[in-house]
Amino acid sequence: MRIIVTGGAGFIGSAVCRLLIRKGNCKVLNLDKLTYAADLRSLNSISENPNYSFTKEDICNGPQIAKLFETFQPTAVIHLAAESHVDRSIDGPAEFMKTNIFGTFSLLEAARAYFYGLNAVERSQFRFVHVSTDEVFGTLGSTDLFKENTPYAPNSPYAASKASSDHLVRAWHHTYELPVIICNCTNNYGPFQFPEKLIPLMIINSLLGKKLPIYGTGQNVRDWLHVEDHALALFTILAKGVVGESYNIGSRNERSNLDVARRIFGLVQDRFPISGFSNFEEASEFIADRPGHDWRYAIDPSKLAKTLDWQPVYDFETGLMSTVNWYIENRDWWEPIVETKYPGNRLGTG
Ligand code: NAD
Ligand code: TDX
Repeated sequence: MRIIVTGGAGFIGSAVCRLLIRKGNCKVLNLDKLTYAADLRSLNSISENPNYSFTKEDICNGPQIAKLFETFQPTAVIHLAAESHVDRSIDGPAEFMKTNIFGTFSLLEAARAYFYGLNAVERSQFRFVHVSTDEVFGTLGSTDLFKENTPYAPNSPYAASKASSDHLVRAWHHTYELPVIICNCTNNYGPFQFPEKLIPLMIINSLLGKKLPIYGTGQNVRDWLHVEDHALALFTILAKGVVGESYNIGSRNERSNLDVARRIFGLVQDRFPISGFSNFEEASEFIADRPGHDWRYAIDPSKLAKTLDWQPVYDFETGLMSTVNWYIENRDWWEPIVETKYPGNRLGTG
């Protein structure tokens, strides 16, 4: 296999690159613009591997992307490049529209031109795997689950831009017969996640003795999946998924934000006394809610489990513990980010 991974220097993309190289028998071209969210250090373990290569490129740059397809001759694309943070999309949606919508369009066009140049056998093997989110389905009440046929109802600018990209991918299959598969995954956590997201933020703030900012009441629910389980699901879908279909990815791990933050504080406290705070109630602070904050996400992953035989490896407690330990043991990864790239006041006021 020869696979172009877009956004391979990001949190999930780097896990996908590491997995593909570990599996062997596969050449990977990581195509990434290197935005604030990228970190090539996440790829240190594979950067010297002869099967791995990196190119700094913007998916919006159609002519350059087309050239890369011609020179690399991929058998598949796994498309992860995106602006990914909901709060940033609320503060400034333009970049989300550009990368997530126009960038996906530009990538699809390059893939289509390249695909039309392949012979019949090569065409039958080619895949375009589009990595998307459960946020395209909107929000749930206290019951029910997102299924593959749940109607789209995106609420944030980020979710709307991802929903748009899903529709483009679907249309390029319907109209041009590009062999696409769409994946909609729940919230990911694990090593190398940028500290703006809930779980790394709560771990890092606990380690630094800073307040833990909880939006609104903290009762909003997210459905958590370890990033390595997501990478494995994408690999499974690439290998066995049915062209033109979509797959929901998740592991039935619903938690309220307050419960997640409290558990993280407890796990850090088990290892070190946390300076300034003797308990979670002192450490946490309820702050203004996110505008339009979705109440609950929860994925029904049964199609993926039943038809492609995928099962997650991590249960949430084990995954969370190993993630907390990873941030404790890899301060040299996140400290420079917190000091330079993300000193933002969302890291808390403590
Ligand atoms: P991330 O923000 O950590 O990484 C995104 C990567 O894309 C970065 O390396 C960045 O440099 C790159 N990128 C951004 N714009 C680009 C452009 N114009 N051209 C080329 N590269 C560009 O994101 P993530 O959390 O790893 O998410 C990856 C994908 O998975 C996204 O498509 C996201 O929507 C989706 N997703 C994320 C989650 C989650 O919980 N993080 C859940 C479901 C789906
Ligand atoms: O400081 C915080 N306090 C807080 O209460 C932060 C950063 C978040 N939250 C809440 C908001 C959400 O309900 O925690 C929840 C998770 O927030 P994020 O980590 O920002 O994730 P979310 O908005 O759910 O989106 C994530 O999952 C779906 C990813 O960022 C998306 O890329 C993915 O598509």
